[in-house]
This record gives sequence, C-alpha cells and structure tokens, in this order.
Amino acid sequence: AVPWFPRKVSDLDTFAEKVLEMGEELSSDHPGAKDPVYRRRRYDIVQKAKEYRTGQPLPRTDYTPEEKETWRQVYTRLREMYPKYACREFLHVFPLLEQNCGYGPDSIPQIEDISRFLKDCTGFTLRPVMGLLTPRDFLNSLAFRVFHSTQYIRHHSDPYYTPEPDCCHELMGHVPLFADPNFAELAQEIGLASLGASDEDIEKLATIFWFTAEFGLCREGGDVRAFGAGLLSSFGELEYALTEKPEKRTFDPSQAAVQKYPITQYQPVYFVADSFRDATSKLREFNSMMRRPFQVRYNPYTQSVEVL
Ligand code: H2B
Ligand code: FE
Repeated sequence: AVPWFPRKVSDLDTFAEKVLEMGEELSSDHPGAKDPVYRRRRYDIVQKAKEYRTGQPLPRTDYTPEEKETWRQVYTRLREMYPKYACREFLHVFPLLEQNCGYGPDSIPQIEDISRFLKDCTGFTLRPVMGLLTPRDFLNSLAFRVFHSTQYIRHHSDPYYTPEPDCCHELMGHVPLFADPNFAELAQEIGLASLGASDEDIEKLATIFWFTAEFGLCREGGDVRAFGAGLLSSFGELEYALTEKPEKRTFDPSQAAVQKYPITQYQPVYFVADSFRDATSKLREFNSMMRRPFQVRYNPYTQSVEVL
C-alpha cells in the first residue's frame, strides 16, 4: 500500500500536532529543561504553531531582551564568517534579508516578513512548527515549496549550542537559500520524490537532505564553500568543514543516500556538489530509479499535487 501523502497545501495542516520531539515538552538533557521561565516561554510560542492553519497570517513573536541577546551573539559571530565560507548564492541573498526582512544583530526577524520575501523570490513559504517533524512529513512539505520553521530560540546559557532546530538555525542557516531559484528546485525535487515513498526510500531521501541542505558543500571555481544550513548556523563546524580534516567526496545521490553519519558530532564526510543545478539533475536521475507505482507533478496554480 502507498503511504498517505498530502495532495494540497492545506493538507499540511495535519502535521501541526504530530511532532516527534520537544513540542510542548523538553527532554531532560535540554539546556533549558530546568528553567521554568524558558519552558513557559517555549510553551507559549509553540501553542501558536499548533493552532496555525494554512492561509492565516504567520504568528509574530515579541522577543524578550534575553532572547534578542542570544540572537545577537549568534548573528554577530556567524555574520563575520560568511564572506569567507558561505557559497555565492547565500552571500547574494543575505544582504537582501537585512534590507527587506529585518535581519540584523539587534532584532530577530519575523517569519511572516521572511515568508513574503521568499514567496516573491521562489514561491517558497514558511509555516510555524512546534518542533521536529517526522522525516516523511518534513520532506513532503518541501514538495509544496513549504518550509517548516521553529520560532523559539535556544537557551541563553549556551548561545553556541542547540540540540534541536531553533530560529537561529532556520533563519540564518536555511532561509537564505530558499530564496535561490536553483536551490529551491533541488529542495522541491527531494520533496516530490518523498510523496508516498516507501519507508526505505524516505530514509534515503532524508540522508540526501542531510548531505545537501544540512551539510552540503559546493565547488566555486577552485574553491569549496558551504551551502548546508547545519554548517551555516554553526561557526565551529563551518570552519572545520572547510579544512583538510574531513573527507570530501563529489556529490552523488546514490552514494550520499546510504552514507552513515553522526548527528551530535562534526561530520567525518561531506559531499561537494558542482552546482545546485547539477545536483538537481543527478537527483532526478536517482529518483527515477526509485520504485514508486506512480508519478507526481506539482501544480503551482492550485498548490496541489497531481498524481499521474
Ligand atoms: N523538522 C523540523 N521542524 N525541522 C527540521 O529541520 C527537520 C524536521 N529536519 N524533521 C528533518 C526532520 C530532517 O532532519 C530530515 C528530513 O530527517
Ligand atoms: Fe535544518
């Protein structure tokens, strides 16, 4: 049997309450687990994500001075590294986010403003989310050019560490590339392949997502630069990834799909793409070999998926 999958963008509403971890609770080893003020704050922020439905304005958050201070520390440190380490497309978009979406060291941008901007660039939009979605749900939403974004921020006790995605990771790491047409196409391609895919194929696609959107590197002239959000939101790993220490292989989806990886340490292996377009065409070829008894096509006029 083919697993259920969303056919229209409003079907993504069914994911709102199905988060894997965190959500309203924090695990006991979370840096904020013993801080009742932090927990209360997280609870309030995720309620709005839980209640959000397609078509509504995205919830705005009035961030506290403490939250803004955490953002300022992360922003300042990453921002100064980007010119040396980030890929060309990221460096092109970042100043546009500063001009149009309230990016800067002194304020945490609002997902409503970012979503409008992305929609103009590539048709991508954001949705608020309580925490980690299943890989299937998360990837399925990319088929609709929808990215789920958390709005809470990591605990202030350790601004340079987070065990989960937070707004620093989403807004600094992921958002800039969703404004790039070629990256948007790559992300949607992973999403389309995930619709109704077997559990085995979802694992492969999630691993491909890991080695591209999270930890991907790309060639630029004679140089190698980062485009993965896991790198662009972690100055420690960003610097390490571009040294000689880790192994770097040319991106090949059939290899990347089955590569083992640690989630709590720096990556021992990275994949280097020639370009987003080249990665997309390789991915299409790989996807065409997956066993799925139907094809899908996205209809942007109706924001729905046609099954062929
Ligand atoms: N859920 C959320 N909310 N954000 C993510 O970045 C995310 C996710 N990543 N679920 C997914 C899983 C990813 O690690 C893959 C596809 O497994
Ligand atoms: Fe991520």
